[in-house]
Amino acid sequence: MKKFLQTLECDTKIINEYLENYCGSLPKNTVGEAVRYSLMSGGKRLRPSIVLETAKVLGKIDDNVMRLAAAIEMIHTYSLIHDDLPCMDDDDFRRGQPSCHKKFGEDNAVLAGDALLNCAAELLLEGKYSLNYINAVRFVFSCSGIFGMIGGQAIDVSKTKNLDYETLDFLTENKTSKLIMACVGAVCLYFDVSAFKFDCFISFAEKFGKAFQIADDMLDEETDENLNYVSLLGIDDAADILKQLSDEAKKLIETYDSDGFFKSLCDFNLLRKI
Ligand code: GRG
Repeated sequence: MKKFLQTLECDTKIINEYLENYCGSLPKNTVGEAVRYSLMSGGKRLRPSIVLETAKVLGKIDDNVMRLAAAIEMIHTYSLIHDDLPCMDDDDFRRGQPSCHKKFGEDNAVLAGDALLNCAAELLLEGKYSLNYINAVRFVFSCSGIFGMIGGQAIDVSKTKNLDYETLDFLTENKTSKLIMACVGAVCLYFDVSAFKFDCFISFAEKFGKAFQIADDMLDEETDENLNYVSLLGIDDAADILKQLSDEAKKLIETYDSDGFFKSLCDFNLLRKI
């Protein structure tokens, strides 16, 4: 775990420098400030770290890989800003600080989220083109779009009263796992790995994504009024499924996990308090 935490810290430093540098080019107006506030407010940076560590296993970190890592973090940040809005989850706080709309107003928060999605597209389109890179970029947007993260959120906002287990799984696969699939899948496509390897990484991300969501539901147990794994299954069964999914995820990736990063990522998720 110590090695994992060191790797995460090192990746966080790299990604923070990159994003900080990017933020320097933003306009000095309220929307620019809102983008910077949300992007640099102390996220765990797990998704960009997964991009970097997948690249280390399958190839190397280059400028295009950095763009993929930063763009996915921008998409993640926009989704959190929009999710916190009163018309969605209506959260006043994010990462222990006022959420974007509480600090800058709803109008600026909507625009900051929109801007971040646009920034992600621009950043990716300014990369060095190859067919593999285009496939990777396309995969990022399909995972975060209407057949991915947005599609999952669409079920979430419908607030179906009798959400069954299958629907919750479908919602989670889209809302949470797909962006994690983007992290590994885009790098697989960029380095043009075999279909078998691609499937191993994607299946890992699917299981880990669900485990990540269950851990999140367990952390939010007392504050979350939405239907989720804990409210549907009870805390003990949710914890059992979390453990089972983590074991399955580790098994799926072990052949490619030479440094133990992905195994430790699953263990980190089991123990995390944030
Ligand atoms: C608004 C299109 C749109 C989508 C919103 C991301 C999301 C979908 C909703 C946020 C709420 C939620 C429970 C999302 C599931 C994914 C998740 C657990 C996000 C939090 O990710 P962390 O813990 O966040 O990696 P940090 O703060 O570390 O960046």
